[in-house]
Amino acid sequence: MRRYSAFAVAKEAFRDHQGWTRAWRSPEPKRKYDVIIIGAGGHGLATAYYLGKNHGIRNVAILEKGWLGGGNTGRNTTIIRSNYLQDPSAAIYEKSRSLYQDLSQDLNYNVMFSPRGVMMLAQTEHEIRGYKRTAHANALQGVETRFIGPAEVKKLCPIIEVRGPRYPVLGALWQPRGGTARHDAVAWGYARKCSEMGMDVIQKCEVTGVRREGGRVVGVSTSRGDIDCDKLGIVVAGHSGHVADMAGFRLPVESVALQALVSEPIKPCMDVVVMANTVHGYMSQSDKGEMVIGGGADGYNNYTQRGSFHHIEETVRALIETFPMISRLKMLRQWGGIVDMTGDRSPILSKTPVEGVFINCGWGTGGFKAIPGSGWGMAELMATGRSPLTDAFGLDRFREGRFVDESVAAGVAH
Ligand code: FAD
Ligand code: PYC
Repeated sequence: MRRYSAFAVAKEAFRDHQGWTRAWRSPEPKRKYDVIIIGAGGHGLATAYYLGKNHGIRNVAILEKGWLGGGNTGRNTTIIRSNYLQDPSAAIYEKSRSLYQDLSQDLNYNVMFSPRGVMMLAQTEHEIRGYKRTAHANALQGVETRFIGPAEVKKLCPIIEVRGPRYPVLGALWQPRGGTARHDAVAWGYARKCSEMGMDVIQKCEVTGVRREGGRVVGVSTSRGDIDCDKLGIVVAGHSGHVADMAGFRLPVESVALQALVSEPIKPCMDVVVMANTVHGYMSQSDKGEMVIGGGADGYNNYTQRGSFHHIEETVRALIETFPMISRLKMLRQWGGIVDMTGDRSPILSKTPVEGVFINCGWGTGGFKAIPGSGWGMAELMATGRSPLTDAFGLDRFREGRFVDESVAAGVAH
């Protein structure tokens, strides 16, 4: 039997992806679709896929102003976990995690899901209390997590300095079934399946207006002409406020840049994902050997999709405290994505004031993990008018004060 190293598998998968994306040609838009989805990121594509697969709705176009997965879906640090506090969040994130488990088989496309385990370090007494509370809530929700002590942290990840100079590691919230997946492959896998079902995934097609008649949607204006539709899904992450404005309503979201960087590749040195939220940095090792590192969000609203020097300094400083062995690593690349933040740090999956228009946004710093579950729920909402997965995440919660507070679980400082 031929044996593959992790590197060989990654290289092969990458070649496969490259071959497929090179062969990709966007079709010409038709004049009319049953459903148009704006945004070919993971959430838009997954919504379209489950509309076709679960509800038989296949006269669908996904319109993308740039390229497939070129937004946050292709820019994130790929952490997948479902250790949230509130029941509606645990339901959608755990649904998502469980769909990720079989996603490669379902899409017939290797998304490289790697359930290697995720730990969120507790470095203050306050965090210990918060994570123990989450572990108890997760037990009631059927999500497998537990609070572990520093000795177990060290055993699971020997390169951590648990005695830390400023904040010793006091324990961690451990989710053994959390992990990572290859971000581009998630977008490409969903896109290929949508295309196989007869849907049109159209790149370089920017939506510039939402056309309405008598309070309901009739179509969109785009850089490639007007296209009609019966229903419209707005799934554009950091650009949600802008596109909602085209449809004539306002959203309670703010857009900010969130940054990440990767190091040069090194030999395998950690086989779990670690988030250190007090000093603020998170790290995992990719199959190619690069250390994948993420930092915080910018402290001011902006649309600058790029990195900045002060973030490298802050993030690397935090991580060197936690993992002293990375101090001499060279950093290879840095980038940013524009994330859409809500006040309660929970997403919006909702009908809108315009009949036929639905919105999926507000995933902020944590929506990669939610792509399959969000697509499943959003498709059900668009097809049938209701989904138990999305009930708690309507726009009306902001008017009625029914927040789904996930500021601790969001994990990333904002
Ligand atoms: P996107 O992937 O951004 O897709 C939206 C698409 O809409 C874009 O391709 C855009 O070009 C398109 N669009 C916008 N306007 C228009 C228009 N007018 N017409 C047509 N198309 C339009 N989440 C996690 O769960 N784990 C992580 O570890 C994690 N790390 C992150 C690290 C960074 C640095 C960043 C930036 C994000 C991270 N996230 C993480 C968050 C996650 O990436 C996002 O929540 C998720 O990818 C959002 O997916 P999406 O499909 O909604 O948006
Ligand atoms: O949601 O787990 C997360 C995450 C990690 C880094 C950015 N977001």
